[in-house]
Amino acid sequence: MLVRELPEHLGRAVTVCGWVQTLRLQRRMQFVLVRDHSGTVQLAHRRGGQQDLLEQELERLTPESAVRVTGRVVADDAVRLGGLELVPEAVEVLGRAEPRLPIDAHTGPEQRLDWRFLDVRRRPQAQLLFAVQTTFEAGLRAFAQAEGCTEMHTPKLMGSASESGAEVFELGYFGRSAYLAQSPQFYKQMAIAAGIDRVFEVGPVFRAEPSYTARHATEFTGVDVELAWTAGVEDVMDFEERMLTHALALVAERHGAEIREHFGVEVTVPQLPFPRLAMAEAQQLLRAEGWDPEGAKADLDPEGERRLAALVQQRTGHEFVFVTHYPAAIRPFYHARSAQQPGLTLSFDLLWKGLEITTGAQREHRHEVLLRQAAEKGLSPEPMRHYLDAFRFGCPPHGGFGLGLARVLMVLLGLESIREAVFLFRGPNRLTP
Ligand code: AMO
Repeated sequence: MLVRELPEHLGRAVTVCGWVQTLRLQRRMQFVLVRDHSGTVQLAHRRGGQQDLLEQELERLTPESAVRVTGRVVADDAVRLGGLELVPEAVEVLGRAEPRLPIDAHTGPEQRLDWRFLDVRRRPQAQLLFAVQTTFEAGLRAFAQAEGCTEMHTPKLMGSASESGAEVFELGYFGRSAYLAQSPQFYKQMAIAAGIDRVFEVGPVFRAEPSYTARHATEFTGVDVELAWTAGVEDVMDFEERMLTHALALVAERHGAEIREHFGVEVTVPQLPFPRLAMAEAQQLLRAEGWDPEGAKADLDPEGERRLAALVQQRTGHEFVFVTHYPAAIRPFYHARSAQQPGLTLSFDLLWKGLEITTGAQREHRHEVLLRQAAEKGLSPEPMRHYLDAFRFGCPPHGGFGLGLARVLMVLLGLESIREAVFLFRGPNRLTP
């Protein structure tokens, strides 16, 4: 039985499994707090003297030992934890914890990551995060399925790099090289060429970026969507904003109160449509506010993204903004270009409270144009031959996006670092545990 179910069993004998949180072994009484993922309950045992085997068992407990307790649920107004406690009849140690724990409330972040299983087990916030992630993903998946998407699982081992080639992990593969997928990009487009009209994938993404920021990981979970027969990038943005709104509404409904309690954050379901702003307009807006650092001409740096999001929020009250029409020079070769302004792509980034959570675009689906755009970027067609072949035999127009799951959780729960938003973080300096 879960601790949170105990109030329904007042006066009855129950069995609870959990971990020893604290021990208060007094002269007459022994108090033990036992925690499971749903809450904490106090065991209260009156010492019975030398023949009392239960007293001896309780005396030998260590914090964080895994125990199974059978006892009677009694009401006690003096107890802070819901006004009830358990009078134990039997306590069984199923997994004894060593007496000295490697972390406590004062342990720094890196050492907490070394002992992540203890860190997650002991903090209700961390437990809640994974419940929220599960609900959010379920919301995305339910929306995608209702919209006719097929869920795909594309290879993560590739014979050539999947995006730019610069940030790729290379590994030995039976006497030659293989690469870890930097994105399902090529394969989700290939699925479109395969006649699977709308595809959805949640899977690992690998980036060999030597980035030590609070928002970069070398391995993360990507949520990817690709839609066939799109009339333009607007269709892709419409899909994404509806998908996010659906998933956030589910999170608000299931976890809104707990998120407020544990993270101090209010989950608001965003209004549709999200504001859209072309990159050139975004930069004008920022310049008008007196922000124009050298080097941020074509792109927005993280500070620019934060400022822009703050301005948009001031003006529209919206936490999200699609920044569109990025210059072709800073976008991948497979982004479609604007017919009116060929220097601009039909692409977007989605910012949430100033953090980039998505990149998306209408794709270039015409083989000869794609070849030309690749050549402009200095990319040789040979390593991408299998990808490019998908555009030679009747590929429909299409577009899609990639969403970083951990980035969404960071913003949703107000976390300072991506390290807190994943179970086991991977970065340039961290490959363990
Ligand atoms: P992009 O490279 O922008 O686009 O990645 C998509 C989204 O993934 C997240 N993200 C990251 N999260 C954690 N650590 C990282 N190092 C990291 N890098 C990116 C961000 C980002 O917006 N193929 C395109 C998507 C597409 O056009 O469909 C792509 O991968 O939230």
